Amino acid sequence: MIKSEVKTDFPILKRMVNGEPMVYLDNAATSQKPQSVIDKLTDYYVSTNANVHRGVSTISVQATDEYEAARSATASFINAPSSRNIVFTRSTTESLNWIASGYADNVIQPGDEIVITVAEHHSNIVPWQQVAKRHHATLKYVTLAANGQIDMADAKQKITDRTKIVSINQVSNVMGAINPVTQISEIAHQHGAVMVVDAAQSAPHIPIDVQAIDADFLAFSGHKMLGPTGIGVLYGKAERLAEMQPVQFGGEMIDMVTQQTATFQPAPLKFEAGTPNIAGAIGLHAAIDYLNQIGMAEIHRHDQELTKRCIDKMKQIPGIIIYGDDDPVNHNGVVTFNVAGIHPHDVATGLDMEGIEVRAGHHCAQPLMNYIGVESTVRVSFYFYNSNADVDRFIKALETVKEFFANEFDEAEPTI
Ligand code: C6P
Repeated sequence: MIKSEVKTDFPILKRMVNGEPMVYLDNAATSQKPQSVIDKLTDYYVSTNANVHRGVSTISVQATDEYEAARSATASFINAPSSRNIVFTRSTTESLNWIASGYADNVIQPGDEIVITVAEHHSNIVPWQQVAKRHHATLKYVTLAANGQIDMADAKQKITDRTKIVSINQVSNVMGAINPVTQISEIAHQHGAVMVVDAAQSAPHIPIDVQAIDADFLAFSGHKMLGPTGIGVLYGKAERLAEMQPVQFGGEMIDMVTQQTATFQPAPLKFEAGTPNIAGAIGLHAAIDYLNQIGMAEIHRHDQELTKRCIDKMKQIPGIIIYGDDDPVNHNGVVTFNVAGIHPHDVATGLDMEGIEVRAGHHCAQPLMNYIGVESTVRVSFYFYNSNADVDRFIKALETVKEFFANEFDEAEPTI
């Protein structure tokens, strides 16, 4: 059971918005940071700041030890076999681009197929579009079942012996559904394809075991799981990272350089050219420590409980359209909706007037918006520091917004 006092660990959650105590429900965009992560970043700059993997000075060795300890903690967090499976990147986006440019560009041939779903974030679409374009390959999209999860019958049909890469989110940033990535990974491997998991929305919320999934690659961002911005993770199986080629070159990643040639370090260092985000990795380590203290299973349970409370209450309000089905089990901490007759940006602005911070728009998932037949939606997304009281404040504010627009535009035509 997560105690409501956990909120006091997050200084920003004390702030006011438009004269109201803020309720932060945009956690899928980025999470807030606990004092322990903020302190760790300050502490690093106050006491250990030095470059890594370069010096024999005490301070440089300490910084290197802390940076590498962050890599080990990240490996344990997703049950990777070794810290050598972990490449630090800038974000999920950069991790996926690494797979596209460093791996896929070397294996995709004309006529090959890459399979994704209609519910991917642009970061898991556009890099594959570019690979497909460069190599005359085909990008195929798996459709969704009514509950917002991947349609497995369609997945089985689309993944064939021509498929070289399957790249799928474990939790959609719009639908919130938890996708059966282990099952999909098995299908991908039966056809000799490589399995890529976009874990941007799952790593912060559910326990992840890359070995159980049998993922070839898995990507996530530190900033959605209490860590700083600018630090991301690319997990790769040892053999996949050995096959992947560096696409950035410079210091740190080399073994030996002559005037005309260079040899490279083994993974992961061959993918970390230049001075890395040392403070970001150390901050991510503090974030992982905090999450482990609470427990990922407990975080998952709490998110589910809040989501159920929220959907149950939303269903009582006429005119609310929830995308995906309305079973809370299929919305892991994320509920995407519209209010009939009110533009999503007006709903979000109205909620903001009440101190409730949500996201409205296409959520960087335009193919999905097109698939569900809307231009944009409103999205609430919870994290473990949200409480039942936060859900109730959101519901009350939603009713206020609805009432305001009903009075304001009594006879208005629906805008969506
Ligand atoms: N989604 C959202 O509000 P970056 O920006 O690189 O940290 O993460 C990209 C990304 C990739 N995949 C999924 C499933 C995501 O949700 C995101 C980020 C945020 O939904 C920002 S657009």
